[in-house]
Order: sequence, then structure tokens, then C-alpha cells
Amino acid sequence: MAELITIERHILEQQRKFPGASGELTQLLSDVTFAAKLVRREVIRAGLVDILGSAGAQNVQGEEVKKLDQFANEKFIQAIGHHGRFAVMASEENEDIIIPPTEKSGKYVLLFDPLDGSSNIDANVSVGTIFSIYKRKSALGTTATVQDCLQKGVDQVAAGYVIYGSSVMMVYTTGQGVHGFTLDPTIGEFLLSHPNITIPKRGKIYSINEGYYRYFFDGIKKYIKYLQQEDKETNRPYSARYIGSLVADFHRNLLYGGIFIYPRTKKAPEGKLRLLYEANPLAFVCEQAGGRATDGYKRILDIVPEKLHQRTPLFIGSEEDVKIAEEFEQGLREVEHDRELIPSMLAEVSRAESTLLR
Ligand code: AHM
Ligand code: MG
Repeated sequence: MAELITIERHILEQQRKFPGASGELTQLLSDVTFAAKLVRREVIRAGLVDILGSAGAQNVQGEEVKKLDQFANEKFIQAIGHHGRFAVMASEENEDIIIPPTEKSGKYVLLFDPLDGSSNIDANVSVGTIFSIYKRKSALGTTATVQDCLQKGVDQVAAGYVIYGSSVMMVYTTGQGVHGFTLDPTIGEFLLSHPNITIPKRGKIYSINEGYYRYFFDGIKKYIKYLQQEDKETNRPYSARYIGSLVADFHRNLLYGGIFIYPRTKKAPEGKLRLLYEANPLAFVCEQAGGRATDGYKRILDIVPEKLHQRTPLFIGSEEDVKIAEEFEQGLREVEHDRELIPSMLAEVSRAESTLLR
């Protein structure tokens, strides 16, 4: 019979590999797990109580706030903010940083998107929580500032996500691979179900909101055309899959291989997704699983953030797929003509020639 490993035990064992580790990271991740369980409780009850729909307000991005969004945000702040481990927190739902009551003793920084994919909530489609943890930069005993939150993704000490889907899963990394846990609701524990997740080097799925095709720049349009062409060697055409819930789209591609793109567009020149709450944590997970994450030009984890709610284009997934997409984005690659079109093009040319010679 397979051994049952809870998430707490797994984190603890990972930490033991580092002599001198204080066990704090274990505590931090336990706090996140606890908050996720609270959110999950409400997500599955969502149809039964009056917490669906819009709260009638707009968030800092000018988007409508859903009630469950607000709930998830409050639960995270409540569950995590009082333990004295975090000096500062920042959420996609709050305009400013959140300074917890026990802030001065806190050594860490938590950045999170409490309920990503919220536009899908009312239709019972998977949503998720994304989190990212850093060490504080400011001195212990002082009040942390926004600068503690504006760190490069490469400095994350832990990151991951929780997906509230047909089952609830938590996937995390502390820089030693990517591990997935499934919640056993009967005992309320996350149990190791996906040790050492690795993403295939090349996939067969592409995920992009093709409804914005007319707003895409030429490189992305050509890349989509490339993916839709037939070519046995490279397994094309690819399948399109787009849920519109980043965590769910990313999670599927992580397990099956493929690419997710939210590009810059003519309408949104910086893309839509947030660097600190969405792109950085998923980029850390993706790289740890052997994948690649860039903004089409440079590595996500190397971007120096300038503001809390900074947006970035995101190309993330299987290494080879992301590299090819970058070549198209950068104008370094062109689509080859469809093979089946070549005979008809040649016939067209010879018809034109004979007309000219007449
Ligand atoms: P949110 O944080 O407001 O929920 O927005 C992020 C979501 C992602 O989950 C998803 O990938 C993207 O927005 C979908 O956007 P669009 O509807 O423009 O394709
Ligand atoms: Mg989000």
C-alpha cells in the first residue's frame, strides 16, 4: 500500500534537507494551506448561500468584484496576517500593501491572488488561488514597505497555487521541484498525489483567447496559423483549450504539456496578467517543472517590478513550445506555406503565365 504523505510532512522533510533551516517555511506554507481550506469550503457552498454574483464594487483594476473574491481575500488576510510570520502582504484585490498587526517580527512577504478566474465563478468553472513568498528586504523590527514587495521573481522562496476544481489540489515549489497534493475532504488533509511534476518538453495544446485575434500583433497571428497547420513531425495541428481561468489552464498544460499565452495586444499593450500575483509564481513553478516562462522576449523571473499591480504579457509552458512562440513574437520566424496549397498556387502561377504569353 502506498504511503500517505500530508503536505505538512512533505514540506517538513524538504526543509530537513537544509541543515540550519528554521522550519519557518513549513509554517508559512501551512498557513497558506489553512487559508485555502477556508476558501475551498466557501467555493463548494457557493451555490447554496448568497455569495455568488457581483458585490457591486470595482477592484483597483476597474473590474467588477465578485462576492466570493472578496470573501477569499478577507480569509487569506485573516488566516495569515496574525501569525507574525509576514512583514507585509499584497493582494490583487487591494490597491495598497497590507501591513499585518504583528508586522515588525515578520521575516517574509506574501503576494497573492485570492481567487483567480473569478469571472467563471457563477458558472461553476474551476477557480484558483495563487501565492508567492519572499524574504523581506527591510530590516527586522521596522515597518515593511512596498519595496519589500517589488522583488524579482527569481528571489521567491516559495510559490504555488490551489485549484478548486473537480477535486482541490495544491501545487507548490520551494525551488526543489514541483509537488502536487490533493485534498481528501473526509479528513481535511492535502495528500501527496503528484510528486516531482515535470512538464513535457513539447505539448500539443495551445491556450490563448483567440477572440482577441484582431487585436493581436502579427507575430502571434502567424504563430496561431503555424499551430493550426498540419505536420506529422511536430504533431500539428495542436488542440485549442482555453478555460479563461489561468490556474486551470496552466495546471492542465503543466500536466499534459503545451503553451499558454496572454500576449500584449493592440488594446492592452502590457497584456492583462499581473506580474507579482500571477506571472511570477507560475513562472517559478513552471521553471521548476522544466518548463519556460517569458514575456515573449525576456524571462519573467528576471523582470524588475516597478509597481504592485504591474501587468506583463505571459508565454508559459513546455520549453520548446515557448521558444517557438517567442521566435514568432520577435519576428524571427515566418509561417511556411501550407503544403496542400502549393500545387494550387503553382497552377495559379502557370495560368497567369500562359495568359501573359497569349
Ligand atoms: P482575474 O484575476 O481578474 O480573475 O483575471 C485573470 C484571468 C485569468 O484567470 C485568465 O487567464 C484571464 O483573466 C482571462 O482573461 P480574458 O477573459 O481576457 O481571456
Ligand atoms: Mg487573477
